[in-house]
Formats: sequence, structure tokens, C-alpha cells
Amino acid sequence: MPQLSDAPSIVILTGAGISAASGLATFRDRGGIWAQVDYREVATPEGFARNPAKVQDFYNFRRREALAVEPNDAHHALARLELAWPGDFLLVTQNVDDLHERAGSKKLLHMHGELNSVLCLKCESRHGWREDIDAAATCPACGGTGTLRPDIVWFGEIPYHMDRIETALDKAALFLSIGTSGTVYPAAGFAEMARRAGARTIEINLEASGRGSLFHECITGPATDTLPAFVD
Ligand code: BJW
Repeated sequence: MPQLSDAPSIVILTGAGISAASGLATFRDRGGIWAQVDYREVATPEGFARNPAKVQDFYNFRRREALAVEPNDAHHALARLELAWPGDFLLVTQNVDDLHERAGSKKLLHMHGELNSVLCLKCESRHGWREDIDAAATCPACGGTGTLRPDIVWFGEIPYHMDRIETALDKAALFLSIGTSGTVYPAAGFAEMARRAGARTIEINLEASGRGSLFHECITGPATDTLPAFVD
């Protein structure tokens, strides 16, 4: 366990690497999602406007895939850390799977949305959703048909919960970056924000992401090994 008395307030950022051992692909590793599909076609509002069926298929597949896998030792370690942490705790995930909550994490924000949620383009309501979205899907609030999109933050859209995240980063004593390449903003800027606010910053990743100057410490290896060792 890290020195708790030195770290009353903690912010943790996770990315696709933490879910890799559960069987979900990362984006930018060799053979990752963006090597198989063009992000402009499936992860931008413009791509959705051009070909909604292609985008729905992409997320329907990923929703089914995420529902079929289980949280791993790294997700469970973070749930234990939340229970043990004596001060403010915030887990921010860029991931759209629900493996953190299934492992027991509660103080959790999904900044890039969730696979198990839909957003209605007509009435702007959001709803829990675990089925495929097809052209006949109906909005539970307004009854609109064909108005639902995945509740995912695409490139060019504004990530969720930014005010709460920035407030927490401002007073963090410890910032952990876990399983993320740190290439996508604004999340890529969180380590610098926390460090400027006086936090100790630690990267936990399969290999150093090459952003060493942002971190006081880099711990390398699979998160399923390194994170339980760090937490317990
Ligand atoms: C392991 C491991 C193991 C593997 N153990 N580790 C030009 C055009 C358009 C936009 C922009 C532009 N220039 C800049 C932008 C902004 C853009 C951006 O940053 N683009 C960059 C790529 C240049 N950002 C945005 O558009 C964002 N919005 C925005 O900026 O709004 C403006 C605004 C912000 C704030 C306030 C006000 C206004 C939105 C970004 C949305 C990102 N969306 C995606 C897809 C949707 C979600 C989904 O479908 O799942 O989110 S992109 C994709 O990347 C996904 C991820 O959440 C995100 C981050 O990826 P992540 O998690 O880091 O994965 P990888 O694969 O990159 O890294 C995995 C890491 O794990 C690696 O390092 C491995 O080593 C490691 N690893 N196995 C430990 N076992």
C-alpha cells in the first residue's frame, strides 16, 4: 500500500490497457482497434452522419463483447484501493466498458461515455441500454424511432464530467495514470494538471509511454501484476 497519510486525495485515470487482460482490445497497440477500423468512420459525429448503420454495428459488436468478459485483477485492485483510501478518491476512466463497476468501483466517472447507455438525438435523454441498437429502436422517453445513438464521446465532442475532474485534479496529492497511451486530449493533459497542482504522479503501464517527464515514477508490466502489487 502506498503511504496513505501522504496522499489524502487521489485521482486515478484508466485507459484501454486495464481491460486488455479481460480480452478487450486496446486502440493503438499493434493490431489494436484503430489498426482494424478507421476512427473517422466510426468515432466521429461526421462518420455517424455518413453511415449510422456502420457505427451502430461497430458499437453493437463492442457492447456484446464487453458484456461477455469479466473484470480482471487490476479492476479488483482499484475497487479495494477505493475502500481502503482514507481521503477523497476519484477514478476517471476513458473506457466505455463497465468492468470497473462490475469489480465494485463506486467513485467512478466515465469521461468518454458508456457502451451500456444510449443518447436520444431527438430529446437528448440518456438511458441504460444493453441490447443492440437498430433502426427500429425506440427512445424510452420520447418514443422517437431511429433516434438513438451510442452514448459515446467521439472525436471532436466534449468529454463528460470535465468540471468535476478538473476540481479533483486541482487538489490531488497523488495521480495515477494506468493503461493509457496518453495520446487523446483532454485526458492526456491530466498528469500535467495534477503535477502543476502539486500531486505526485505515477504511470502504471505495460511499457513506459514515453511521457516520462510528466511522472515522478513509472511502473511497467501488465496491470494485472503491477496494480495488485502497488495497492496491497
Ligand atoms: C497496458 C496493458 C496491460 C496495454 N497493462 N497497460 C484533430 C482532429 C480531431 C480532434 C482533435 C485533433 N487534435 C486534437 C484533437 C482533440 C482530440 C484528440 O486528442 N485527438 C488526438 C488523437 C490528437 N480529442 C477529442 O476530440 C476529445 N474532445 C475534445 O478534445 O473536446 C474539446 C474539449 C475538451 C475539454 C473541454 C472542452 C472542450 C474527445 C476524445 C474522444 C475519444 N474517443 C475515443 C473513442 C470513443 C470511445 C470508444 O469507442 O471506446 O476514446 S478514442 C479512443 O482513445 C477511446 C479511448 O478512450 C481513447 C484513449 O485511448 P487509450 O485508453 O489510451 O488506449 P490506447 O490503445 O491508446 O493505449 C493503451 C495503453 O495501454 C498503451 O499505452 C499500452 O501500452 C497499455 N497496455 N496492455 C497495462 N496489460
